[in-house]
Amino acid sequence: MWGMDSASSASQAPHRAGFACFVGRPNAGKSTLTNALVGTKVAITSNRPQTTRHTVRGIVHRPDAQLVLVDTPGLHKPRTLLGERLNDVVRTTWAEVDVIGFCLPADQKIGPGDRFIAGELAGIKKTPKIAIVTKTDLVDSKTLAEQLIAIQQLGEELGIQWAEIVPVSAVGDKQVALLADLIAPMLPESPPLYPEGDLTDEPEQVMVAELIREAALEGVRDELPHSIAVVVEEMLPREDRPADKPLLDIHANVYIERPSQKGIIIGPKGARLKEVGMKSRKHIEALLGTPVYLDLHVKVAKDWQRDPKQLRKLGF
Ligand SMILES: Nc1nc2c(ncn2[C@@H]2O[C@H](COP(=O)(O)OP(=O)(O)OP(=O)(O)O)[C@@H](O)[C@H]2O)c(=O)[nH]1
Ligand SMILES: [Mg+2]
Repeated sequence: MWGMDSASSASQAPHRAGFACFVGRPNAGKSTLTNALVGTKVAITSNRPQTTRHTVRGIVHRPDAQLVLVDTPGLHKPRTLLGERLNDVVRTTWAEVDVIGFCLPADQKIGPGDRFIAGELAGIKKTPKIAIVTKTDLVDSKTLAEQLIAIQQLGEELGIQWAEIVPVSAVGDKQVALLADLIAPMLPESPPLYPEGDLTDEPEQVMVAELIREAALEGVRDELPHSIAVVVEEMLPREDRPADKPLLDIHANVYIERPSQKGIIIGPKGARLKEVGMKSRKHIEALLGTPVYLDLHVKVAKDWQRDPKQLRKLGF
């Protein structure tokens, strides 16, 4: 079958492959869960809501199935054109997947944001939906039990038949493998969709830009996280290097929305930007497996979250 294993016989369960997307409000733990399932960081995460800005596909390879996990931006009430674009992306994804995983954090009561998403999901009849309770390491068993009941009730109220309700902890590695076991049989029979070993279909430049943005998000306060965008302008192997000592030159721009934000991101005497560079360089080197020289520049793209032209330039 599909040239994978000549020893596999017709009596074995057929191979399955397909798409599952994680939805939920910002900060619910979707990207962390995606990374835990893939076993590698394919999506950046932060304690800031609205970290993910585009769908990221993470690929889980198993002998019986290939799960393509589609991590989506948190769905929220949009305040900017960027917010609207992100919500559109999420809705388009729902229509294209075989399974929907609705992520609800264990440590927060179901709120209007969750209800809104559940209401939308109720309208998608034919796709199986798994309710995933995330961050179970943060609560005691009583709180978890109450959350499971609340989710059951939410389903009944809105006429959603949950295919499963699964508590997981991506950070504590609890029941993450079980979640994959539950999703796999819901996928259609199919040969693998991606080559063995591919963990994501993100282009390298995008992964690199995201790692820089992740480092830049750390420790900035309030509105600034939403204002940051990163674009990798160039990635080129340094010329005249000995074959055993390669160096990759990466030039990237960190965009902010207003000149007044420049000082915050650069920090006193450039200290913050330097730290962002050092932190992200480590991750980038691990990702690409080569030493990197990272050249970061801070630029102002005025009010880019609201400006269609700027959004296009920044890849939205
Ligand atoms: N304790 C604990 N924290 C978690 C767990 N999963 C995620 N988190 C934390 O929750 C925060 C948000 O996680 P993300 O994975 O970025 O959340 P997200 O749903 O992708 O958020 P958006 O991309 O903004 O929609 C981060 O600080 C994570 O470290 C978990 O299982 N346990
Ligand atoms: Mg995310």
